[in-house]
Amino acid sequence: MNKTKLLLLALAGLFAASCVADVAENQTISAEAQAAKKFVNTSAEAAQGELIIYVDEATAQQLEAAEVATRSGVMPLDNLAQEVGATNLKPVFNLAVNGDVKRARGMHRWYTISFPAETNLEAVAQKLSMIDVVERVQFATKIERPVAQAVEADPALCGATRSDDMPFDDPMLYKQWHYRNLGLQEIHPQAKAGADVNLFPAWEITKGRRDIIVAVVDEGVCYEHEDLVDNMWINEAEANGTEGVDDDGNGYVDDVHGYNFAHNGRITWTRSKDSGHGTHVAGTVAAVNNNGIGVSGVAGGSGNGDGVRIMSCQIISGETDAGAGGTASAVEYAADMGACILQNSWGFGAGQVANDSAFANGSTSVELEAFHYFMETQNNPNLEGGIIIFAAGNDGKAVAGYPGAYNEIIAVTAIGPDGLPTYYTNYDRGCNVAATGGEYAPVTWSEQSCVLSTVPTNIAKSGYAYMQGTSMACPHVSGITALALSYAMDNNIVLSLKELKDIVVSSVTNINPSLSGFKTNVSGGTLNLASYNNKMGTGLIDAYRVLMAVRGTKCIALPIGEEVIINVSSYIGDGTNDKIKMLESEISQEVIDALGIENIKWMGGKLMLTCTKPGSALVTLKYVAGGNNVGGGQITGGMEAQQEFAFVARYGVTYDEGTLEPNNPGGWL
Ligand SMILES: [Ca+2]
Ligand SMILES: [Ca+2]
Ligand SMILES: [Ca+2]
Repeated sequence: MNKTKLLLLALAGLFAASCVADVAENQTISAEAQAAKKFVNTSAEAAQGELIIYVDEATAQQLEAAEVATRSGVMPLDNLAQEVGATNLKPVFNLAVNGDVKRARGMHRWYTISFPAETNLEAVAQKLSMIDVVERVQFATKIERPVAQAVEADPALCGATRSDDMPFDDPMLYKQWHYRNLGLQEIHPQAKAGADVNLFPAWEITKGRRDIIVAVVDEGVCYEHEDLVDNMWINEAEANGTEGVDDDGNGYVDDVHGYNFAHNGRITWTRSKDSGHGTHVAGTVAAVNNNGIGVSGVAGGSGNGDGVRIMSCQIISGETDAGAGGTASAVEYAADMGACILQNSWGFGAGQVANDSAFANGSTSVELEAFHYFMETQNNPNLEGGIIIFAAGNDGKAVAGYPGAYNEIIAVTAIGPDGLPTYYTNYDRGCNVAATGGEYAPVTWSEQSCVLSTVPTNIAKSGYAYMQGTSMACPHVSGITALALSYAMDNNIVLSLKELKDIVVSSVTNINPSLSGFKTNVSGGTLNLASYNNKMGTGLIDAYRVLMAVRGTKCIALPIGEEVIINVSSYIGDGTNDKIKMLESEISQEVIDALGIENIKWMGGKLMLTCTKPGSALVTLKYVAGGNNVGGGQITGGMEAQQEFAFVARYGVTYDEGTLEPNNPGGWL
């Protein structure tokens, strides 16, 4: 930029001197401007010694044919490679798998050029941008390392007698308040019943399926963990193959449970600085349920080998990360090897990328190329594409970090057991939906209010630990998305990617809050709650509602212990329809028992009842559509009709007959 300005000044001085010089200067400016347009991003937070380039078609073919890419025969590239001492010029994407599709998309045109770290990065980038056949230049922005401090769960919990009404026999499930929050003070002094992802009623409907693969893009997943091993994805050809040999010919040697894109290929969790983060995230998605061991996972199955499977796409290993190219390869690998859900608890710092156009800058970045490839690859017969879910980030800022903030990707914010925004969560712009991420309790600093999941035993001896973060909220959404897809498969429902995204971000507990006042921040400050009003995404994800949305059944939220009048006509058409009259429908004893329903009364288009305990149930309500009430309960000219509804009775729901929405002055539930 400065250089361009200087050139313009020089031009002004020389203007009268020579028309020839004028033309030459203009050409220089034009070339510089052209070159500047090639930059996908800026050098902020860029890794040294590495740049990503996108070359033209002819050059891509020449590079592919060359025996040594840094001596490809493309002279300007070869010369530059020699000048900067390039050690490597290699394609980012793996053309050994699905090569034709990738070539048609232009994915073969991305290359990573590596050179000594002490070489001036900006200068190399400038020179690359001046080469005609180079169409884009991307700095390899460093990803923000997850800050994850594991606090070991009390080992006594491992042998604990399970609590009364648990759906599975995993001994620690009753401490996983993030699945079902009873508002216990031992968890958090301000714990709020119902501030959870409402998983228990969802588990009555579906618990996962073996044929759904969730790729965990993160630190390595400890695939030997006692509570994960049965739900790990296995590349059979490699598992039954020869060590050191790429048995399935996919370009990766010994990728039995995934691949380490950051360091030497083999998945690991024991290098210095490894934190257990990837294993914790994986456990929330799919720790094995009902195996009498440890914790439960959101889509971990029923204990009969029916949990979703975890693929480990490792992009952080000890102090090393995979860089932009390696991360793109990890996402590509997930698509190529069968994953349909991409779980990402990583990203760039909030505000580091300003907005969507800065992220894409009018031309695709290498990560975005990989994301699009993932989204457009169909690996599951019931989902037309692949869905990508990201943590919103832990900077406490009013913007999600990229890539999560990007409009095609779901970004997850985090609430605590008090049902309030956590002190660390990003919020507002780019944030789509909230989930339970946990938070140390103020004053006591109790870890029990964080998320409990699996970690490698080198991180915590017992293999189970608490962590907090949007990183921990995110896998709840990935797991629930897996449940949604399980249910769709069970019912032969095929969803488009857009339909599934719509379901995930709109099946929430209505938390449009009017929050006010302050919350004590665990790190000693205060959180001004008003800043978070309507800014945590659409609301707190509700697993049961997600499944009902897949089914196409409307949910009616009900409070507990309070007589309510349900205006059924408001659920038909645009909600202003008063041309129905309720008929006395049969509400089964099973439903009545499940919700403890009392005092059922039928009144015109309305139904009055009281629920006395939390639960959910399907109810078919009958009514007369149209026609006239001629008195004495007689209708003429109407048609008998019926519709299925889901009653969802929860603690914390209060009911506003006017809007028929859960209405809680405290917000959040
Ligand atoms: Ca292989
Ligand atoms: Ca092998
Ligand atoms: Ca378990």
